[in-house]
Amino acid sequence: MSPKKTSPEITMTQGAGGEPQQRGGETLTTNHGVPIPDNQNSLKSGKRGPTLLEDFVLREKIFHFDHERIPERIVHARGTGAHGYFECTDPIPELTMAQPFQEKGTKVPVFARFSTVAGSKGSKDTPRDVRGFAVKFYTEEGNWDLVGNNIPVFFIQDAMKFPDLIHSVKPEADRGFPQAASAHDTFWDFISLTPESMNMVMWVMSDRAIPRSFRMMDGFGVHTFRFINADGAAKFVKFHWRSTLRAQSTTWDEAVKISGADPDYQRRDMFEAIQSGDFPEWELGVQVFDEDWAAQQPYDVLDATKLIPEEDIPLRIVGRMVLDRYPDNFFAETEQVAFLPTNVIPGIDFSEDPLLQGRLFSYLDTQKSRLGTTNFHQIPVNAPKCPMHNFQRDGMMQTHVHKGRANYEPNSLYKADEETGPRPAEHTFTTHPDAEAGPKLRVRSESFADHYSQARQFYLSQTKPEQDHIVAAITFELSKVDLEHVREQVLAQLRNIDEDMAARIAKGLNIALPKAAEPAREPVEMPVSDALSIHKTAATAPKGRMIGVLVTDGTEDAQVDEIMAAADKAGVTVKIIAEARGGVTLQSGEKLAADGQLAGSPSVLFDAVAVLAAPDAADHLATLAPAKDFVADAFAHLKAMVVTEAATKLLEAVDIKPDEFIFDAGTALTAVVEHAHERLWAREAMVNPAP
Ligand code: HDE
Repeated sequence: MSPKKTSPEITMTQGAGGEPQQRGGETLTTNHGVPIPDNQNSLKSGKRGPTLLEDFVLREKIFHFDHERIPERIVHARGTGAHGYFECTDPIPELTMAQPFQEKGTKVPVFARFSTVAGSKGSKDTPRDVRGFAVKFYTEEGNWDLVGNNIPVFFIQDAMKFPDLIHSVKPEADRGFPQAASAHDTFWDFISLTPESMNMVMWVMSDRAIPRSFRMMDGFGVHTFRFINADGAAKFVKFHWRSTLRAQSTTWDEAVKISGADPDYQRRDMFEAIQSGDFPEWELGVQVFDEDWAAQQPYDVLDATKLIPEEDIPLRIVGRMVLDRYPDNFFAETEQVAFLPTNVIPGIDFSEDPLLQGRLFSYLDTQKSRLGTTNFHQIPVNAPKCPMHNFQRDGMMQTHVHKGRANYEPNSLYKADEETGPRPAEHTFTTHPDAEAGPKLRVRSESFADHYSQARQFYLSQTKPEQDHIVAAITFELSKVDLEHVREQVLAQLRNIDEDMAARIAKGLNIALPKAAEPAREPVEMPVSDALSIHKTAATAPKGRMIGVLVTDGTEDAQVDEIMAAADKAGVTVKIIAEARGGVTLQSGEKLAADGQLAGSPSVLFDAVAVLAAPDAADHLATLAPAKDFVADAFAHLKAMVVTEAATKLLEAVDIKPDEFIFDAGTALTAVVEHAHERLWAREAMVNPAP
């Protein structure tokens, strides 16, 4: 029954230890494609010696084997699945715009999985239990998963109780049994305290819970869903699968004995029927009704413990499902299939059933823990068969190689003839408003439409240097933007914030100002706010700052001491910098250790600097590149600088002209401390003018 292939020529010999050695056919390789010479023996040190750590062939094989299992489903762990198709026999476009129901004869591929609920993956097929009946429709508008059971009602009314229900029916927590059975204390304890379960108890104690075969049971969507037609009109709907073989059950005694004789009874039945061409088949029926009808019933249609009698609303058969192909690989398909009640397509909508609403959260969550990655939709059995595009990227086990750089939206990369990515379609999914809760909308409130007023308030609240910095920053950023139209789009936005700012930036880029962007709502003028400016609210004392004091052999001891004392008092940290880390010999002959070597302690690390060069050391200092950078950067970064007379040589070497933030060590030594929290903004216009 397995697929037949042309048999390759395989030869078999005996290895030295009598082990079978086969050759021929395709070459056996590692997972990385390296040919494997021997699949019987590990690599050892000598014939009878220990196995070598370098045996990557053995290690890879065992490593992979060790990780072959994934967590089983917390419920519905034991099951079997099959591929097939759904065919529309009676189109209902007046009720729903769902693609499978638009035209007679439309065929949609499906994958269905049938399961027991309570038992583990390796449990028997025939316990007394509900059976899962889950169908994934691979439609042209995405996957629709109808994840139902073979019983039309459920135990509980609210998702909040599901973990309790399942805990109670699973093997008891202290003893770990009974497996796949509801006949025990905890289940009946819970049930006895949960009157809402009484309807379902009737069903699970009936023969429905011991079906003869998966092929001979009906399926139900259980919850009330909604159909939405192309005009947006909604109706409630219940889904029914009706087996063409009609429902049939075993007797209890048979079910018990089958579990010994063939624990795989129902799985085997499905496999053998499909392999022999006797394809299982179900009709899909719908019960459609409106809110008025629902309001007149003695039960709530949002209550999953209730069904709608077929006598009240007869089934309308709209299609059929045929399962005609057993999976090629049980693990890859049946074990990895991930059903999601959230998988609905345009034309199908949820109801407010609180059990269904809880399921909408649960299934996506569970797939991450079972399949280990948010990319589980890329596993072939889960992947939609229609085109699928979005801007979600990366993540564990990403197998799709996205091209280009459009991983965000909106983008205008299409204007540069680049890959631009997909866009939302206008007429796809609509959800139906709930009468009590009000409309569900995917809209942005108009009260969010002012995009510029606060941006303008911010800009106008800045000091002149702060505004210069904004202008310079945007000019810099846009100068790195290669796409001309993107630079223009930004300027068009900026004009709505401040015309002068936009003009300066355009000048800095040397491009023409484009037309201003159309504001969604006219901005309003807001008063200047000093709180928005760093400069206007700046510190008034140097506490917490750090200064760098560059010393040489012969530096006056008193100068160092005085700076240290002032810094200590002001809460300022001092770092002594010298050409060599070992430090210098001061004028008195005392050694002064350095905190940093000049070449490794540039002035960018300090808030203000002092250069206490001694006369004899000044010429040498003025030749050192790190010394020149030290003062040139401090100057360019608008910092306060205290210099000895000898050190002016160093300033001259880098063409620094004295200004009000360059202080003489002889008269204003401690200015390096006092101005450590400030910068001379007036200097900026000279050293680094903004456009
Ligand atoms: Fe499920 N259920 N369920 N369930 N269910 C799962 O999802 C859950 C409920 C059903 O063949 C899990 O992928 C919650 C009703 C079927 O792979 C999990 C609640 C109905 C299958 C989960 C319910 C079902 C599942 C475990 C209450 C009938 C197997 C693995 C709010 C309409 C699908 C997985 C398959 C599987 C949660 C109630 C049917 C944990 C929280 C009611 C047929 O997500």
